Amino acid sequence: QFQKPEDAIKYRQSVFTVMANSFGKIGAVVKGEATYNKDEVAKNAAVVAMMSTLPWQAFGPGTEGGKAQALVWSDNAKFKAASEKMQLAVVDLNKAAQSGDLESIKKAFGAAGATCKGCHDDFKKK
Ligand code: ASC
Repeated sequence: QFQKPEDAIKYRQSVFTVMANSFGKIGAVVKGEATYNKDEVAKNAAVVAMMSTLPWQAFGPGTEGGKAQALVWSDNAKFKAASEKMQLAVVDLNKAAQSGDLESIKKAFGAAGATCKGCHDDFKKK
């Protein structure tokens, strides 16, 4: 799928960039910095949920580098578990966003953000 490790690194970083952009737009609403628009939040949450499935294929053997810690490969089971936790959390966020209940969105957003941070703490270089 990727010719060079750099291609895999660029791919996964691009996915995370798009994900963070949409997640950040929801964050602005959750923090009260932007007005709540149901369709906007629903669209961004759907983007986050869809994008969350993509980066993992670009962490294969021999693709060490970027901001990924060596632990991604040396304890891949733990990394996979953390990635699955995040994917479940953003599915919840997407459900809340499609329902249009801002209080549920706030709760699900906080839980999803914690899974982003949890994985960064262990697997991402500062
Ligand atoms: C974001 C973003 C992350 C998470 C994380 C949550 O908006 O880009 O990586 O939220 O900061 O703690």
